[in-house]
Amino acid sequence: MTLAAAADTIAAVATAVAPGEGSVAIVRLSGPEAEAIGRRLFRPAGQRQVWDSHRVLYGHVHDPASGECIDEVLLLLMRAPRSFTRETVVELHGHGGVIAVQRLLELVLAAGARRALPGEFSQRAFLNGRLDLTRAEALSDLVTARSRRAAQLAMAGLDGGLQRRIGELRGRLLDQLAELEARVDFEDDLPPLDGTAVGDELAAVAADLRQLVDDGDRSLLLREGLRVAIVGRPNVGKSSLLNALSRSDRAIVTDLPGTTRDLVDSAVVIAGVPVTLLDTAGIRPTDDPVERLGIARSREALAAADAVLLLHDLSEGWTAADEALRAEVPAGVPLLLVGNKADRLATPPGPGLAISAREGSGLGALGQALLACCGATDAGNLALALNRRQRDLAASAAAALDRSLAAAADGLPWDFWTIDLRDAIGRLGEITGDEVNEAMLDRVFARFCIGK
Ligand SMILES: Nc1nc2c(ncn2[C@@H]2O[C@H](COP(=O)(O)OP(=O)(O)OP(=O)(O)O)[C@@H](O)[C@H]2O)c(=O)[nH]1
Ligand SMILES: [Mg+2]
Repeated sequence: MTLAAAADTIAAVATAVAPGEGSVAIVRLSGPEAEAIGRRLFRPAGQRQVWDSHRVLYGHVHDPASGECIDEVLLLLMRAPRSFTRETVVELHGHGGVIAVQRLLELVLAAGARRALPGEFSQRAFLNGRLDLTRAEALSDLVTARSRRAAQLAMAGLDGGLQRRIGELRGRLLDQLAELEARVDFEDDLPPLDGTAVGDELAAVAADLRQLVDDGDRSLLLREGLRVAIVGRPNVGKSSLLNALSRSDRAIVTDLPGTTRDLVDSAVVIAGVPVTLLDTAGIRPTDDPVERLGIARSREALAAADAVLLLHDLSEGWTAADEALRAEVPAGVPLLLVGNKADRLATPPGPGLAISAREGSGLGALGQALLACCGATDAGNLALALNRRQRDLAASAAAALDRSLAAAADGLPWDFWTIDLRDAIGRLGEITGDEVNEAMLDRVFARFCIGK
């Protein structure tokens, strides 16, 4: 099936619209009307400027209704097909600031453009053959990368490595499918097929896919990060630890047990892995209704986190209450036991690592231990990384190959092998974009940010 990009003109703010101020903001238009809309709104300063493609014009944007001057801008015209979307693209580089750029966008919309959906520019680039699917996704991953390593991995995807790797595996499966289908149709005219060789090849591709899936799992940590709940009895130093790891005064610290009442989060990067730390209210029996609500949230955080850091106080040792908290951590959730206040160590030390949040000692080892208990330490060595969608597709392709091999082991005829083999090829085609449909593309690009 060939899919085509819609033929209308879309517009969005292409620069970050975080609260605050930027010095430049860009409104981007793409589509057949882009240049006409630009001409309607933009007046070049001076007579000598011409509307050439890939030239920057300097001038002002006016509201055609009121004549009011809205912004001083640079206009960049890129006529089709030499643009990101292969459509005519106009960029208006205005002065930053959320209000100014929103006015610019509103004028562009009033002049005939439609507000772009998330990822719609990239979707058009893909549909017009400018980008393959893995590269388009890598672009989105680059934009949303939360750590330097995640950005590096996204750049590797942009380089086309993933497209080639998956394309190569898919090609090998297509070769086998061709062999099998030929036998289904012309068994008598062809030399007999070596079923073992076909099986070996399918198994080899399945093994490669599993490796990619494993790497993908580790890279998901780099992309999406870990949510780590710091839990423990009151006053053991949870908030002090959050502050020490985030080098901030984000959480209130006092010597009164029961200081923290609500969840406090802080984003940090540990050895290249983005980590969201959650400081929680100290868990203890209490009649205070506010504290009880806080403790209920601590328990929710404990149950939902990717990993739990259970902190205890080395000046008091490992107590029965600490043991009771350990029992609350759901099975299968990585758990790291850490003793704080090593500067006031009482004998004997409790289980786990010893740190001092106050003095900042042991924090490097803590970071490493945290990543290790989540299986994230060697994520730094990955060269290629599947995102969640690609990972799931690769996993189901590998499972389909297993089914195909099972059909072979059962001695079923060739056409039974091909059903699952075709399924595996289809899944890999969804990764590379060779086999796509509109609904699936809409889902993929909807994850992108607006303006991308
Ligand atoms: N000696 C010593 N004191 C510490 C250390 N870390 C924290 N403290 C002190 O322990 C007390 C409690 O610290 P918090 O960080 O508020 O403890 P918390 O676990 O968040 O307590 P709640 O919010 O009440 O659950 C404060 O007086 C801190 O200064 C440490 O490493 N050494
Ligand atoms: Mg606290």
